[in-house]
Amino acid sequence: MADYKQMWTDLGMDLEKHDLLCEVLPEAFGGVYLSQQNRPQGMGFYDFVVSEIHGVRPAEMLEHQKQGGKVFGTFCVYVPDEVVFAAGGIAAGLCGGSQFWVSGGEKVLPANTCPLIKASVGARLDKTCPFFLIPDMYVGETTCDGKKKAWEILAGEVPFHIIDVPQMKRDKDVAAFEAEIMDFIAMVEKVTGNKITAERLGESIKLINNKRKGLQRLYNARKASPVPISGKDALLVTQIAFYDDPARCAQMANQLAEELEERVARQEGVFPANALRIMVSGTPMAIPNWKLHHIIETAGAAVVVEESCTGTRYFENLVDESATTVEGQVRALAERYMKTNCACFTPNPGRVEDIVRLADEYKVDGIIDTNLQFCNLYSTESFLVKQALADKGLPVMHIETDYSEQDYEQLRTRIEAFLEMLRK
Ligand code: BJ8
Repeated sequence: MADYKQMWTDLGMDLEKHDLLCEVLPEAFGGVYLSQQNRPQGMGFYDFVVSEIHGVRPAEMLEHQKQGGKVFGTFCVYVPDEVVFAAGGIAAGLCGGSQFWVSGGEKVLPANTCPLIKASVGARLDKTCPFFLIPDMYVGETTCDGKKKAWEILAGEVPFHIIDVPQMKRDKDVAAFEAEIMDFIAMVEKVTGNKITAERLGESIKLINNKRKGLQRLYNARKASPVPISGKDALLVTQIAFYDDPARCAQMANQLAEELEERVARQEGVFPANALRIMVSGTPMAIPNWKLHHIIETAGAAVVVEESCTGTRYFENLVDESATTVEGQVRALAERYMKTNCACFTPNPGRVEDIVRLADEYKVDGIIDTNLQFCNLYSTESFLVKQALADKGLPVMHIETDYSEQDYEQLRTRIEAFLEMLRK
């Protein structure tokens, strides 16, 4: 890795603590990723990004700021990146996925808070992640109670804008979200000093749609049997998509998808054609959370699709590109974003419908519905997911876990038993 020490010092990072993370990450990545056989060559780019994870992209963001640009840190797929890029800004997903940051979050949050929130708060307060220190502004949302209160703590650290995500999906809720996007535009214009015109917003909608299309194409290849890419590798691509430059993300995803399509044509896979095909549904897995995928895939089954925000919820729906006025474009944005089926909505039948549809499209043998510990929304919804899938005759197991390794062996035993049941 290049030497980023000066950059990290200038950011005010706790270098001593950060060194501890730098020591463990390569080993963890090597064990989970580099041990896989026959990985697509296109994964080389993503391996490089991980090897320089706290260096190469943060350096680009800092360069952008040097040129007068602004950086916005986000925590949810409900934040419309299009607005930020239309104003010449950079949006970067910040959700923390490592146990390393959890203790920092627990200094100010109740221990019984979801690890994603604890890690996100800890990464900022402990000053051990450059991505959390670079943004000029954080953009939060009102999807769950834990996040709502955490924003108030983080607002003591960094300027904060909160988008009010509706809890229902009636027409008046879509209209309310449209108004939120309008407010967001006004705020982003103020922070960046740049006007968001219909032309710029139109270009930005295309930019983000192209990224979504690249990821869609990649996921499409996963429908093949034998599956041409592991679930772990596909998950890594999506995780990196949250903070990479969107045009580069589209380019690299398309390049990888092309390689996968060639593999599909040759019937070349990373698992035997008769390997079990698993869908993982539920809460997002922020980088470097690879725990569940690793357990499933080292038990011989392939994860072929993720119904999650680090999966299909991130890119499935496109924004209609036909509007020519900012008002029309904002309407199109609101309609697209409100199609995302997060468990924060009530009722939320669309998510169960998505799982059933994806199970068919990706020809899955079973579903592992998972939620991060203390995520009340997804753990409660798991009852409805189980009920609906039982009606369809689709085998499902529910797992609640966190970022620690404590339950690793217990999870392995439970997952192996589930896979064994599917094989019978
Ligand atoms: S649209 S899934 S990214 S909110 S896991 S922090 S909900 S307690 S992450 Fe999410 Fe947006 Fe929904 Fe997607 Fe709270 Fe649950 Fe933790 Fe969560």
